[in-house]
Amino acid sequence: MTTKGKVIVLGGDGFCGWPTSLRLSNEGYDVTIVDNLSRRKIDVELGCQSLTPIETIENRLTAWKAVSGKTINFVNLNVAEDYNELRDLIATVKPKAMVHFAEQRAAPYSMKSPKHKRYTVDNNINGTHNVLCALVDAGVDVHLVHLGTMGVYGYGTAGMAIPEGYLTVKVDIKGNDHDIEIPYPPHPGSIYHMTKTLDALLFYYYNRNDGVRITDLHQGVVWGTNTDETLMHPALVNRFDYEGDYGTVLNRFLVQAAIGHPLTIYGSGGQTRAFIHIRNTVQCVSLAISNAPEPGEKVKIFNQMTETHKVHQLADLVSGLTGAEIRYYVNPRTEALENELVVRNDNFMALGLNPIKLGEGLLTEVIEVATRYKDRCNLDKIITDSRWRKDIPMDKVGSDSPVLTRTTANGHVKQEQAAS
Ligand code: NAD
Ligand code: USQ
Repeated sequence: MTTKGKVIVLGGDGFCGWPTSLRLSNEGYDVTIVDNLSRRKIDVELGCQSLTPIETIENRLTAWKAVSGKTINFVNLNVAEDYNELRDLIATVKPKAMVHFAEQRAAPYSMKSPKHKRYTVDNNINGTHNVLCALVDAGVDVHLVHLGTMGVYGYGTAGMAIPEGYLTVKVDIKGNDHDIEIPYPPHPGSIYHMTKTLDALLFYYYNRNDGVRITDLHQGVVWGTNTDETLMHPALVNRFDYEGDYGTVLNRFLVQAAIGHPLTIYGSGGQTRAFIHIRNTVQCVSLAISNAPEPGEKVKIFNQMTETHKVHQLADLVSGLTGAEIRYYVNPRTEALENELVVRNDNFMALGLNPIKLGEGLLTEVIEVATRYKDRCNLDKIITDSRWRKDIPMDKVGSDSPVLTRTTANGHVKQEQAAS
């Protein structure tokens, strides 16, 4: 059988990893998924499950073989703990690329308690370091493609478009201006986002010291659920998170509209974020694999997003489509009340990315999926019980008008209702 080469997908049972594994397999890569199924265990901890009824990993892979004729291998190991097994797997498989999705990725989950903060740091930092150390230890030249986040930049633009990872700054050396290129200053807004900024330092070091070839994809908030491959059989359905920790904002609003829950805007809704549809996520990872850095090249950093929106614009859009009520909740996060965000994504555009923009068609598709499975929705889990600081009040009720946040002199956060 001719293949495009071997690829290991770490975290290949997750929301982004599963459809990416299917896409890569469909394109002719020989795929091995590595996952410790921790996300499924977190579902049990949170007392909530994917809105879509996901099959066991074994049933998923059997269904894929039946519809595509292709085999995806699966190895259950903990990337953050099972170092020897990971190194031996790399040495045996000798993949051309390894895609790293295997991290705890929810900001609210990472802020729930000291236990959750420590788990997120232990899991993500040990995991990423084990991956890098094992690649060098195994002595195999593998292109590492990591899923990072737009949140490493901190959503503040200082009036300019956010570049792709590196910033050229002028420094005064003995009275003369010199241009130097530096990694863009990190500005994480949660423990989860902080782990991604630390990952970036690990990449910088292993790239310079050991020549590991790395592409770091700074991805925006992912929305949508289906891809061409997940639609090929019901047992291939992707997971769909809607609850207060793992559900991301646009998918949450679409589910809330489908089940008749008010749309949950935090604060004023003036937060601007970058977005990407899951179909573009899988396309971007494939493009990144086919465009590996040359030996000796610095870490490639691509901004993986297609558009930016304010949270209240998304709520207005979903409400306009469905008639859903909009409510404002005390923001459980410490984040700017309002921000502008302009982001460059020239690298992926140059490689042929076809941006899927927010259009009625795909929004309606997600609402249809949510409506089909709405009986599986646990209403008690819509409002998060996670807060960035203990002094932020818990708000399970919301109100009709935006909640404004200000930080007091002692650094504490005060949230106030806007005059209506
Ligand atoms: P997910 O939680 O659905 O999937 C992550 C997968 O990794 C899960 O299957 C989990 O079991 C596995 N995993 C976690 N720790 C592991 C470990 N130590 N060993 C082995 N497997 C482990 O998350 P996702 O939404 O698919 O996100 C994947 C990656 O993409 C994350 O790194 C995340 O930071 C990044 N990302 C996601 C989004 C988004 O909106 N979903 C946006 C930007 C970036
Ligand atoms: N928000 C609401 N109401 C909600 C949920 C969220 O107003 O019901 C707001 C949040 O306050 C925030 C924005 O929407 O301002 C985005 O929140 P989110 O939960 O959709 O996204 P975030 O926590 O940033 O995390 C998600 C993924 C993470 C990824 C990140 C990309 O879970 O893995 O790294 O998006 S980014 O946002 O670009 O950093």
